[in-house]
Amino acid sequence: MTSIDGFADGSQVFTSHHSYDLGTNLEFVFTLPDTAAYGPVSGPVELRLYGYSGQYGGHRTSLLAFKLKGQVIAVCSGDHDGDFDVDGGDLATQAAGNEGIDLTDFAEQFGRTNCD
Ligand SMILES: [Ca+2]
Repeated sequence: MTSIDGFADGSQVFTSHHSYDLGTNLEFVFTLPDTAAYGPVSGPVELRLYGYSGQYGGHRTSLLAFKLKGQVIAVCSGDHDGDFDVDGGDLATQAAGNEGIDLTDFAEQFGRTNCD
């Protein structure tokens, strides 16, 4: 579960198969859903891993490694016209009173051409 879905029951992004193999390290690989909720994430995301439905009680479960791969995409909230830059056209919109971003943040983004 992730903080994006609020850790709601039924919104698991991955469930492993049930394993009867004791003592062998298992590797699970999954991809986060390709949905708008997991699109350009601009804040921290918390992942929670739960062990459940064990065959026997009292056995230890451990996580030996965790790898997260991803792509960092530059998001420009000052790109008002959506053409992947923050330029004069966006400045005109900003000056006209766009409330989506304050002037300080807009100024920091002005001139960027790598917005996604
Ligand atoms: Ca633009």
